[in-house]
Amino acid sequence: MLTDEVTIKVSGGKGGDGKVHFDNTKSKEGVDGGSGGNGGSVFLVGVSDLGALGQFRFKKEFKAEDGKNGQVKKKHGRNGKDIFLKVPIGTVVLNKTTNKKQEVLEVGQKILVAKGGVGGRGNFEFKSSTNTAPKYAEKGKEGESFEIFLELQLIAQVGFVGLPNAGKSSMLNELTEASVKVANYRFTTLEPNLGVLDGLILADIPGLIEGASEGKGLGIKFLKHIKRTKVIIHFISSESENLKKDYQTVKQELKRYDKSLAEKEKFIFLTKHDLFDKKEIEKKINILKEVSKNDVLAVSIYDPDSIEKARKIILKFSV
Ligand SMILES: Nc1nc2c(ncn2[C@@H]2O[C@H](COP(=O)(O)OP(=O)(O)OP(=O)(O)O)[C@@H](O)[C@H]2O)c(=O)[nH]1
Ligand SMILES: [Mg+2]
Repeated sequence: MLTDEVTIKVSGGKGGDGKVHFDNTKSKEGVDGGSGGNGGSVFLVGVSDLGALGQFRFKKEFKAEDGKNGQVKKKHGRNGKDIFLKVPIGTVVLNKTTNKKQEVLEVGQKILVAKGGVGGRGNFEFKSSTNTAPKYAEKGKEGESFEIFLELQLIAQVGFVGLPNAGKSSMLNELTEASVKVANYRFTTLEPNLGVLDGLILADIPGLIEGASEGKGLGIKFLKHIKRTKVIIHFISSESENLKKDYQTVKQELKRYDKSLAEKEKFIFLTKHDLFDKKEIEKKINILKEVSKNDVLAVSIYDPDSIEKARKIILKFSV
């Protein structure tokens, strides 16, 4: 299963303590206690591996290294090492304490999620003309510590939605290099699939059914993966016995999840047109046009012309 939601705890390292020290071999002015190093910080870094959140299924706490304490002879303690946690691009990061939200959108992008504590100053740093032999130093500060919620929202420009068995994955396979499992039963697709068409990322989402927003079937949690898309293509099988109802069912579930998703629907693909003659397909197209303002294209994986048309439509609406 694709891990797309997880809460983890991240903590920066503690700063090292400053040192109080006098070099007794010299005069009273031999103050030489060094400062502590800074604690390491925790960063997230974007990677292309969509499964990267899987690493957090069992290990959920991450703490960067503490800074080392200051030493004699004015020596600074070493800074603690930073930690870089890999997360897939598209990850939304919510800090549960501050409620601040950040997004990792590019490979290599780094986001600071817990800053290490500052090291304490050693007594050498406090030496002045009025206080030539300070007997104190600062303690290092604790690092920040937060629970953060990581949610993957895939980065795709186009989303395929529809009832189960409508032919979404089959079309993804035709249009892109993807080779996704296709079968003649419902809920073949259990997790979103991605494919690339002329640089555009297409996301094939598991089938929706009536009541998905209440958890029926596979639910609607997958819809978060098409929140970022510009275009949604609605797939309806020409085998449907009630085209209008099937159309409205899916549209309703999209609306229940997020009104703006339903508005992203730009085209309807009436699939498997090879199973009916031209006249019947025309009729079905007209029925769909009665319920939707969007245009309808009849497609079949056995009709290369229709696949080329589908490609052009997707490109036209996405750029
Ligand atoms: N005759 C015909 N069958 C098709 C066509 N496209 C898909 N199918 C068949 O329809 C069935 C379902 O196809 P999928 O692509 O798995 O459907 P899906 O919408 O991804 O289904 P879920 O993953 O369950 O949501 C498979 O048996 C496909 O072979 C088509 O153009 N013509
Ligand atoms: Mg599928």
